[in-house]
Amino acid sequence: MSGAWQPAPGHWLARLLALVLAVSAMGHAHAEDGYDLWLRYGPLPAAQAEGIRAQWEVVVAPRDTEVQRSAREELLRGLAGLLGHAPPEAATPQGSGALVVGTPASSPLVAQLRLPLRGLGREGYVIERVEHAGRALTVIAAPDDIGTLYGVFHLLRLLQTGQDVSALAVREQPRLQLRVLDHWDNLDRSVERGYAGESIWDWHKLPGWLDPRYTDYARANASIGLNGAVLNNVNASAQSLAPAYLEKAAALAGVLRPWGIRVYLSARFSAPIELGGLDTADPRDPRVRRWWAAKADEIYRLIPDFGGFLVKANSEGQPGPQDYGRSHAEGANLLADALRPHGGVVMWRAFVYSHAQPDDRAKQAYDEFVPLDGRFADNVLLQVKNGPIDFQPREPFHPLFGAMPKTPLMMEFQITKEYLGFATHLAYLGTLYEETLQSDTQRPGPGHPVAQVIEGHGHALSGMAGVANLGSDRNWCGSIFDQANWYAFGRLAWNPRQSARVIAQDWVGMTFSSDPAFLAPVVAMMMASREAVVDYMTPLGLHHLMGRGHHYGPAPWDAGSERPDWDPVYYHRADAQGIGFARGRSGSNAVAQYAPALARQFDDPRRVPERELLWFHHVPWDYRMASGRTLWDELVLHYARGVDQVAAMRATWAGLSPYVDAQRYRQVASFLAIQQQEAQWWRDASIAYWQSINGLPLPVGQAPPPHSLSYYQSLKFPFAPGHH
Ligand code: BDP
Repeated sequence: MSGAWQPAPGHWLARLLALVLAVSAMGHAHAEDGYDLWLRYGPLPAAQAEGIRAQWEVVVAPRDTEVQRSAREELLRGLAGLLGHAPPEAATPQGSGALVVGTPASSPLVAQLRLPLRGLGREGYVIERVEHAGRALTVIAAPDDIGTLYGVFHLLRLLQTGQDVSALAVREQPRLQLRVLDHWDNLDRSVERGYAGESIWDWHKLPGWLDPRYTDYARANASIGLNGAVLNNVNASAQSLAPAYLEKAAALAGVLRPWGIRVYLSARFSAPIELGGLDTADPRDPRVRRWWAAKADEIYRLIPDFGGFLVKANSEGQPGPQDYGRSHAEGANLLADALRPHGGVVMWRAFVYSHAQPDDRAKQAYDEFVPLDGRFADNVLLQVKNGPIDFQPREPFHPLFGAMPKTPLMMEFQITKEYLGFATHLAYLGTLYEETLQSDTQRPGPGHPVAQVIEGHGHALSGMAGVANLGSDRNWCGSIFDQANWYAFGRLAWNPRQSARVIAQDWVGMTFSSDPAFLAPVVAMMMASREAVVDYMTPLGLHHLMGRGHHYGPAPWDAGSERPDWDPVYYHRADAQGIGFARGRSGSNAVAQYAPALARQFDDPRRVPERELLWFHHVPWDYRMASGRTLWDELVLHYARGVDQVAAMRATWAGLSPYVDAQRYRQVASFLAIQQQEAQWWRDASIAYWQSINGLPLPVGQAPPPHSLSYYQSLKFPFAPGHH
């Protein structure tokens, strides 16, 4: 197009063109596709923008290193959007006030100001208002460049959410060291449990083509404080460690590094066989040890700041040290030894269970790992899922938290909604994360929440991992509201003590609008949304009732698969008398894995929280609940409550169209309609099945399922997404 004729400015055609463009832009005044996430930097109200421009007549920011350049670019980009145009840059403050960014090393001015940077750690920062040489300065200062980047994002967040920035006194540092997204992405670009399109990593075109999207990915992560990315699926292909793929990973590392993000890889335990041509992967075999050491050397030659390995071993068919009669600790230490000279870590997953083991699946990880406490090398973290089964809509916290004081335990949350309705159901997971993090392990005594355990007091390492919900869909996450789950995960990984509600408020303000008439109902809807999913899918402690394999939709009747511990009937144990998994002392005794006081509480059906009743107890259908109703009636009412809540969310959203651009409004509205249908389906199918077992009538006023049980059982979904 460069050679095409263009009318000169002022030409009648140019004016007409401008008019046409302006009119067509009005039609889609704020049409948005969600690509910009919470980093939209839309214009602030004019008066506010004016006030801020008067405060910061110039911006003083260094640009010598790549991280400094990221911080500066983001700041200018954000201010340009928010204020209409960014203040000019200057080498030193001018006028009455300035915005100053830097570290004592990068900025003589910051060095001179002697701000209290001590004790902030490498990634912390302060934002302060100081008077200097007759000027009012707002200073973002940090011990290290990366802290200034986090500080810039913090300041931009305050501006985006309409907060007063005239008298700031912010002091922040992350409470966890490793804040990581785990991508379950395969080399063919499929994403295990991914509902947002293909993998964002275009492996085939790497390293030659660096999609600009990688930079936006890094910006988004840095904006919420994430500092690591495991690029490939835990069900790993050994090929990820082959030279060609390491080169591709190195190219990605080069894009992510200026944003403070390190690259990690999932390592397949049997890689010495598949790639190295050895006949064993036994951790005690010297050839195996040499192979891993050489592999680590090779990786660090290409990626000097490589983070380390994530490993799923002896779980769901993956190879591992137990194939050679060795323990998980020996397996983890093998890799840890190879990475240690380079400063890398191993994130060894505790998600192990075996169908050959007849004992309650919920108990297996604890039984396996507690005896290994103290046997892991000092650069190993044990990565533990939030609950003892598998990312269900609700689980009690995993009993390993607090039970391995000599080992750093890292939290693993799922951000992708494999078990909470895929991309279309609106379910804000901030409340799920918060519930787990704030659960009191009561180890060694009351007042020791899970958040404190993962903060790793007394350990050199700490961390949180989230299974990413990202793909190449234009809106990244498959839905606008799923962006909130990525956002909330990052904020909680930075500080696991934060409130899910405050995080939701920030997200809504940045993603849509801070207008209270919009923000209040949307936050209320988000805060209630996860409980709605629990209600219509798995109320009162039920779990693992979804369709086999793809995990889409209800299938509580499912039985007889190759692994009983993948069958819903294994988990609900419903019969004519009652329902629930007996995990009390007279049952599997899983309760004994919790601190004694908690074990006693969970063991008592009268004291266990009702929301977890059927997780821990098999109780009769006519069991009396706190409400005075029978369990059966209560269960049916929970289903109804879940469906009603979705209807209420739809109604709320319908009233909010004036505040949202048409494109995002419509997608959310359509997805809520899908969610309502599917919530109803979960309710109807579940009730039809339970009634086939208990023969009980529905409480007065509850409509019978519109179809027969066999209809629901006949539904098949061979092409449901995320299942490979
Ligand atoms: C399960 C998923 C499966 C994962 C597994 C894991 O269904 O795809 O491989 O978790 O975490 O929830 O390893």
